[in-house]
Amino acid sequence: MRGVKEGLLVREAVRHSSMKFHRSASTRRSVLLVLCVMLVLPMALQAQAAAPAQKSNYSVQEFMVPMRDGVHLQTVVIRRRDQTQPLPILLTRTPYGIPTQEAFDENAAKYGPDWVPDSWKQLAADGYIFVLQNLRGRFKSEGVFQLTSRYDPHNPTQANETNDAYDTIDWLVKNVPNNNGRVGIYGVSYDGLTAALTLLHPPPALKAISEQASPVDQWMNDDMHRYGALRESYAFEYSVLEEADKNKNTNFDFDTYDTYEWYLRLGPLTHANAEYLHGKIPFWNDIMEHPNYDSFWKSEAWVDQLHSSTVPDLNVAGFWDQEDPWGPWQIFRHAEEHDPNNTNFMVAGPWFHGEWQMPEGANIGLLPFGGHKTSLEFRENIEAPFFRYYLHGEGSKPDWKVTTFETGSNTWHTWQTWPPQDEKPTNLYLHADGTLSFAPDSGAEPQYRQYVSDPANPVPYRTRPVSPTYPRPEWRTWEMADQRFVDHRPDVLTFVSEPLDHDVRIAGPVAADLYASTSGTDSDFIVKLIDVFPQSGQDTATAGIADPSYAQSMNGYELPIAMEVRRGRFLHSFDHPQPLVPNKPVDWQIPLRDHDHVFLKGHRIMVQVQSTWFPVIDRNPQKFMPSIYQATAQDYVPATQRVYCSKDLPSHIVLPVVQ
Ligand code: PG9
Repeated sequence: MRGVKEGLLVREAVRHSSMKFHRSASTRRSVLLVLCVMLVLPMALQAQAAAPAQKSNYSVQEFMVPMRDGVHLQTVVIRRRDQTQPLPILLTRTPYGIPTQEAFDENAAKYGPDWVPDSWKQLAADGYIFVLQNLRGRFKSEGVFQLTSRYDPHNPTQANETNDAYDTIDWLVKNVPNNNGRVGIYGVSYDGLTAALTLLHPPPALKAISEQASPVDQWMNDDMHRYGALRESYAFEYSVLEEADKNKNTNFDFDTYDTYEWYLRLGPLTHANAEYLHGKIPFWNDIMEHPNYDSFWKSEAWVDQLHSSTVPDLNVAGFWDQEDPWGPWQIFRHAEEHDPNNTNFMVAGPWFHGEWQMPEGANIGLLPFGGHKTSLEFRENIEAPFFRYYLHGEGSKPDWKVTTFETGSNTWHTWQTWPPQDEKPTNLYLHADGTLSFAPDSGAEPQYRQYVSDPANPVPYRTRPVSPTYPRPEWRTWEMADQRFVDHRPDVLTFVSEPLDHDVRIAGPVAADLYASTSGTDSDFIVKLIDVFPQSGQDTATAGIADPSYAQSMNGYELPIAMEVRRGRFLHSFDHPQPLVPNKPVDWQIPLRDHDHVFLKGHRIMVQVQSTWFPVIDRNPQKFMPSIYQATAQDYVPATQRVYCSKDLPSHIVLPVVQ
């Protein structure tokens, strides 16, 4: 686990409380809520019985801040006791819990009276009044928590995060002594979402936002779905995490060590409520009741209401973010529609979810970043100067629109436009002999490779045993995990290039255009773009690898650069799913998001294609049904999948190649 000393303040840490939520052995039907002790108490939240030896130089004061509908939200104001000058306020609004004075004192006793979380150090040096607030309905905050991003501009009394942030900021500038009247809001993921939602109706005192890994449309992408394909394990476990108990973050207690096995045994999705949740988790019920992109999900797609840069915003995304890699790019693009004063900025780096708030960010998994401490560099050179300029009025405005850390070359780049002006979409073709090259096929004969996709034996998305999503760390790096663990499976097609004779640099949006068919009437295709490292390229002794033992190196590593799924029923319409015609090849356009990476000379490029990705994506029955969520065990059937590679059906990846 990541303690506060080394990571995000509270967000990550508080997820580690655990509550059992399992089937009673006797009846096998009712849910047994067994309150259990915190498995690993996060340092920041531990209330110590004994008084700490040294007090923190920070005071933590708690307030119940009133909202327009009379609901009060639990809020802490954290400031240096010796503050003399008026300071700006930096607000974070979270569903995960907020710290206490005891936590600061305890850390002061261990690390000195000036202790703040690593992620605050650069900001604290400039001086801020830090404010953290529990969202309505979470912990001591009153009201009802709703896992929603809805905002109705025509209903000013609606309870939503935009209005709650408005009321909070208004109250803070009027009631917190010695503030300078300027407020910033920031945070990662849910905390980033609550920051981003202020863009829709910002209060006058709000002068800067940094939304970091905010989702924008939970049906289209990010945490809960990918273009309508359900992120089964995430949606299930996250809904329980936040909705099983107001006063806790609840980790579902699996009775099987390998959750791959647990979800397979669970079978059809109706069993989740029938056997475990019993309709008590509202967000899970919403998901089950709305399989298509209907008005429910469209009203959750808050970013569609954003058409200009309303407040200076530093958007932050991780290229290997396993939860919300897509939303920040959408916010950036929407705000770009009208940004006459250039106040809309984008930063993307080689990070898992929230890694940019970790102490150093010198690597992700086994992949080192050439001596860069990318997270520290982000906070020192980008985040702190951004808030310094907009909240303290010091320093200078960023002179770029987009900053990225490019992997492969391990360099920071700034851009005035995104996609970069000199980016040229370039096709990389899949060939029927399993090769991959920039030359298209010339033969007119339809050629294909095929495999049988069997929902009874789905391809795991990461190596088994698959640990629960939280609180273990394995989940964080699965998006960059070595894909050798599946490339021998008969239901995974591998296409690979010759070793490159020059560097291939990509910066911009990547996409796949797959011409493929299924013998069924519904199906999924998953495409992975992979950088294959040379077998002996890395000297483990000098690569800065902590444990240079066998297999702890990048030698021969199959590094995913981009991976995504598309679900056949939604190829023509997200609102009205349609069956596929068996064995008819159609064009599967699969967006693979924005990237900045160099495939180095000597490396090879690989593409893998498969039709299951379990349990992160639910299994497609491969037989069209009005709702997959109503499928029974008998509905899941094997299907023969074909990927075409010929002149008329030229499956390819579109790479944004830059010179
Ligand atoms: N990815 C998480 C989340 C954000 C917003 C909505 C639902 C889930 C998170 O890490 O907070």
